[in-house]
Amino acid sequence: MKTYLILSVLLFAFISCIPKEKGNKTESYQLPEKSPLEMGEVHITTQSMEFFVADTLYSGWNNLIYENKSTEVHFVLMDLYPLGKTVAHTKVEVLPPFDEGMKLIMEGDIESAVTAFGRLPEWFQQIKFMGGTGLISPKHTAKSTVYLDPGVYAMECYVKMFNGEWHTSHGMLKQIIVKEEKTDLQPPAPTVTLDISSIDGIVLRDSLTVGKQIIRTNFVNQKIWEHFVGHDVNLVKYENTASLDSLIQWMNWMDPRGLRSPAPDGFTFLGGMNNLSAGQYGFFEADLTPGNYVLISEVPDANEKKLIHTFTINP
Ligand SMILES: [Cu+2]
Repeated sequence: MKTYLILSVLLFAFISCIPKEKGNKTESYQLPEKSPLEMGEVHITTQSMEFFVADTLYSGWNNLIYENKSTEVHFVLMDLYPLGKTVAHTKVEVLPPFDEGMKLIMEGDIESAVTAFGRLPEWFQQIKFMGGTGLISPKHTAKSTVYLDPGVYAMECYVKMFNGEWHTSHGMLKQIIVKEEKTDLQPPAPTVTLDISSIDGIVLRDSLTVGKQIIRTNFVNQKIWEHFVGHDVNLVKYENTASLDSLIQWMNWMDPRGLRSPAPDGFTFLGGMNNLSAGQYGFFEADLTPGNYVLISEVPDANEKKLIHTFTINP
């Protein structure tokens, strides 16, 4: 009887092992590991004047993690093209009027520059800006979370080089396909919310404190300003000696020295949220240390548009 009992226990243990082992095997076939892109993790790097990034992304929420290893300030802007248009069309129809217009601005011939910009194709106004990072200083990393609809995009940076020529014309214009299939990423829980609009400017709804912050940016409305694009928001840390006027002037690409390397002294660009359409929102991260900060849009005369907000982080 004792032997029978022991045998029964052993047999039961043996049988109960079988389905368990089988179950584990089945599980490993059913749940293949997801790639970082499927999880919405998009790594972007710039060494000098280019974007190293996957050329196909998933739609839905995506974390853009942009590492600037170069010696100049850059940003990432995601342009969703109207149906049938690609980066090839931009190179032929959009870059030449911008190149010519900028050259004329630097020569002081504003009237001819306006004529050159007038040659921009009608479809240029149909590009939908889907966000991206704000300006980011050399040797820094920006992280922004954006929602991407499927379609053909250009990833671009239109900061200007030392000679005043656009980064877009020197490699920072890359076609990206965003497919129908969505990422698994859910939007993050923000620690702070800010609203941005053409009427009230940049309005911080909560106060910022030292440490890691996730800032939700609500685009209450959007407007094409005199520089042909809408407003965005950039987080910038500045030294006591820095002149905010020089920053405001630099944030206007229509100024011959605006948005052109070198960036003004005493400012460190820490990312932000690039252009989004009215009603859209995104997120960006910042690790705040004590000091002076400014949130500012890359628009002409940001101060006159209330698109500037200064604050201090105390120890
Ligand atoms: Cu750039």
